Amino acid sequence: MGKTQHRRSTILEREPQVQEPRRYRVLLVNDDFTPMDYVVHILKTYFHKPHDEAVAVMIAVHQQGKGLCGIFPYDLAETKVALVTADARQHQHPLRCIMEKE
Ligand code: NFA
Repeated sequence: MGKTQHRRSTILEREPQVQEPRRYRVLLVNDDFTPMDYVVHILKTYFHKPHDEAVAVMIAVHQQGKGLCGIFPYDLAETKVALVTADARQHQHPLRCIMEKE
C-alpha cells in the first residue's frame, strides 16, 4: 500500500453548517436635556422594563454615559432604535438610541 489512506469525514464530523444569528446591543446615550421621566417612559414602552428596572437603567445612562436596554436580532434592534429615535424627535428631545454588535 505505502500511501496514507484518507477517509471522507461524515457530515456529523464537519463544522456546523449554520451559525447562530448575530445579536445586537441596543443602548441609550446620555445627554444634558432629555428629562429623566421621559427616559423611564421609553424604557417601559419600548423595552418592557418594569418601573424599578427602567429607573435603574436610566440612572446608569445618566451616570455612566451609556446603558444597555436589551440585546436583539438585527431587525428588531434596528426597529427599536428607529422607534425610540422617532419618539424622541417627536417630543423634541435629543435622546440618542444606538445599536452595536454584541
Ligand atoms: N442626563 C439627563 C438629565 O439630567 C437624563 C438622561 C438620562 C438623559 C438618560 C438621557 C439618558 N435630565
